[in-house]
This record gives sequence, structure tokens and C-alpha cells, in this order.
Amino acid sequence: MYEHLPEKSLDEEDDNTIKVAVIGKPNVGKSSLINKILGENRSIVSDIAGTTRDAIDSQFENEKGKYILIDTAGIRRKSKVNENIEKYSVIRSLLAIERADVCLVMIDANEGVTEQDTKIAGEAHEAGKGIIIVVNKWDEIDKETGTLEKYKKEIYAKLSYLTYAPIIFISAKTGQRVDKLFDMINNVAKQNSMRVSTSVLNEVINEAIAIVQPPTDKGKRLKIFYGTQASTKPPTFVIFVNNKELFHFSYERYLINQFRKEFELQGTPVRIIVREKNEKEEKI
Ligand SMILES: Nc1nc2c(ncn2[C@@H]2O[C@H](COP(=O)(O)OP(=O)(O)OP(=O)(O)O)[C@@H](O)[C@H]2O)c(=O)[nH]1
Ligand SMILES: [Mg+2]
Repeated sequence: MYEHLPEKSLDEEDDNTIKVAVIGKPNVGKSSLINKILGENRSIVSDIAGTTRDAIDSQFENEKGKYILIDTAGIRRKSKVNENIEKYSVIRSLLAIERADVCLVMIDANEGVTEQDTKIAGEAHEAGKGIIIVVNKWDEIDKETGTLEKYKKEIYAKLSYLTYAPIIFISAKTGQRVDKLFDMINNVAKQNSMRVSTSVLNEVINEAIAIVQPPTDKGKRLKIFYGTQASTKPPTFVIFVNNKELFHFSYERYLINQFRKEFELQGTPVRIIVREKNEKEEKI
């Protein structure tokens, strides 16, 4: 099904290669997924949690694109057994997240979202990466009508800051839906590196302001002068306002949601940086 490339140096990667880190706790099936994709036993798969010790890169290409798949060691709670190896693998995983464009946050369908998963997903979110929540071992679940929707709801309830990230239910063992991952990865990577012109951004800002008026506090109203995109990966917008204190979290969330809707930014964190501008010097 997938075409295999000859081994080449990872320095030769070109710009349209998407780096995908598979992250998640030990034994969730990270290496199994990568093996399924590569179609050979490249990474070690085993029942013993903590088999993978290092981040392992595999270059891979199919009809959907070019990818570097980064297998990582499961991030787990501090263990008494071997703290040094533990610490080392956590650091390697964090480095893998840093290097990635897209993180597949893998969750075990049998367990649902655990505290550890929340921590790991949080790292990817904080790092501003494109994120896909991958629920693995779906083959082990007894399904009825609505099981999938119920799972989705529960996952978003527990990972409430990740409601933008798409969810996919797979089995690395049987290969169920594994081929669907690539369109998702491409979409999320595209959104994560999206750039919008200042004029379009300000049209959207003005429209948003017209729909929901900026808040007032102690008789003062927030004024939004204009915005500009400062950077990508993730999309980061600088918004110039009269008074930072008036830019409440709820209005920030509203604006981010508008941006997500208008620019089709599912699957990526979106950031806003607020800057103050003197009202008199600002005549636009
Ligand atoms: N039933 C079922 N078992 C799976 C699935 N994916 C992985 N497993 C099993 O789960 C165990 C752990 O798989 P690994 O791929 O080694 O897990 P890992 O996340 O790489 O683990 P570490 O490298 O130790 O962090 C193995 O016994 C796999 O066969 C799946 O989709 N369904
Ligand atoms: Mg592994």
C-alpha cells in the first residue's frame, strides 16, 4: 500500500516534509502504529511498558505526502525503578515534540484519558503544535450505537483546552483507519502554518467586534485598533488595544473562536498577544 523510500540522511528533508511525533504513555501503541505505517518491524514493539527508550525517526512517503515519523518513549510518572533513564526519555520526548509539526497524542481506548495523558497532551498544546488525538486499541472495545460519540464527549470534557483537536479512533494492531491519518495530518499541518494577510485579518476582527461588542470595565470600554499576524506554527496574532486590562479572557476566547471559524483553524493552537497603543497616535 505504501511506497518505501531508500534510507537517506534526515538532513535531506525538504520543506514539504511533515514531521509527526507520536506521543503518549508507555504501552499505548506508539511503536505499533509506526510499524503499521512502515509495514515492517522498525521500532521495537513489546508488552513491556517503556520498551522504546529513544526518539526514533523514520522517513516515509506515500501518495498523500512526505513524512518523518518520530517514535518516542512513553512519558510516564516518575518511577523509583530507574529515574535516570526515566528523566532521559522524558527529555527526549519533549525534544521530539519541539521538532515536530504535528503531534499525535495517543490515548488507550481501554483506559480513556488519564492524568498522564492530560500532561502529555498539555506539552504538545503548550509547544503550539498541530494536534490530533488518536484513540488506539479501538479493536478491544465493545461497540454499540453511539459509543464513538460518547468517547469523543468524554475526551473533550477531560482535555477541555484541546477541543480544537480532531479525534480519530484507530487500531494500530488491525490497521483500522490508519490510512485516514494522513489527510488529517496534512490538514492540521497546513492550519498550524497558516498565514493570513493583515487586511483579511482586520476584516474578521471588525466583523467580530460588530457581532459582540468588546467589554467594558468600570466605565471604560475595550477598544481594538487592529491586528496583525506575528508568526506561524502556531498562528499567532498581535492585537493592538487601548487598555490591556480590559482585554478579558472571555473576549480573547471569543476572538480565537472567530479566527478558528473564519480561517478554518481546527487542529492547531491559536495565540493572541495583546499590545497597548496610545489612542491619540492611532487614527485608523
Ligand atoms: N489490541 C491492541 N493491541 C495493541 C494495539 N496497538 C498496540 N497494541 C499492543 O500494545 C502493546 C504495546 O505496544 P507498543 O507499540 O510497544 O507501545 P508503545 O506506546 O510503543 O510503548 P513504549 O515504547 O513502551 O512507550 C503491544 O503488546 C502491542 O501489541 C491495538 O491497536 N490493539
Ligand atoms: Mg514504543
